[in-house]
Amino acid sequence: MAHSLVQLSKFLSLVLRHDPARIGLRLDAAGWVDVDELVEKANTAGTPLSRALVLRIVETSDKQRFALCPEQRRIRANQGHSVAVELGLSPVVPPEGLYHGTAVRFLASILATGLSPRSRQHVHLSPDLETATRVGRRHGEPVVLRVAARALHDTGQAFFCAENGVWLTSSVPARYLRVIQPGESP
Ligand code: HQG
Repeated sequence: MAHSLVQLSKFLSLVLRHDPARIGLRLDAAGWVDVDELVEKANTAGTPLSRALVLRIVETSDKQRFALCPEQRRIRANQGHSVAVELGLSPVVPPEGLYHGTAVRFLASILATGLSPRSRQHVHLSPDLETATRVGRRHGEPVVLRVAARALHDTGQAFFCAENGVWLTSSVPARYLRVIQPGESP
């Protein structure tokens, strides 16, 4: 069966973020793997990948999910890992407000206990409402929370911005969250 670029991109997300061992791969401490080794092990495991396809997936990824090192020898996921990696991002001061898109069915729990990273290494935040709404829709009927990011940062909590513009932090207590009402301007 031919694999579409989207299917192959999902496969790359799976092995580079969550389960490299599935194809016998090991990420280095910062999440990088050798592209040729990735290609070889993917093929051995039955996923028809080539270096050219990897480069196309990196270039066409709508969310810039992956990064290549300058010599294009190594690849890693920009964010979204559940396996422990140290991305080496420097802490940055966030804007006043960031956004988190989620599903309505998670809202009661989030407002009671705050945002936690669940299976990932970080809570993921978006710079704008539109992006957050799209992220939320992946889980069901979307709802967007405004995160008082600067105020939380000013308590000493680190924020990071991945290469693709996704903001990352360890968790968000409920008192820094506010539900954005439909039609409300941020
Ligand atoms: C929710 C996508 C109940 C949280 C996106 C989210 C993103 C809680 C879900 C990236 C909770 C976790 C990550 C609590 C958090 N009670 N539910 N206390 N705290 N949650 O997929 O942020 O397309 O792990 O609201 O663009 O949705 O994969 O995180 O709904 O950047 O490249 O638990 O994944 O990128 O879901 O998405 P996820 P996310 P890709």
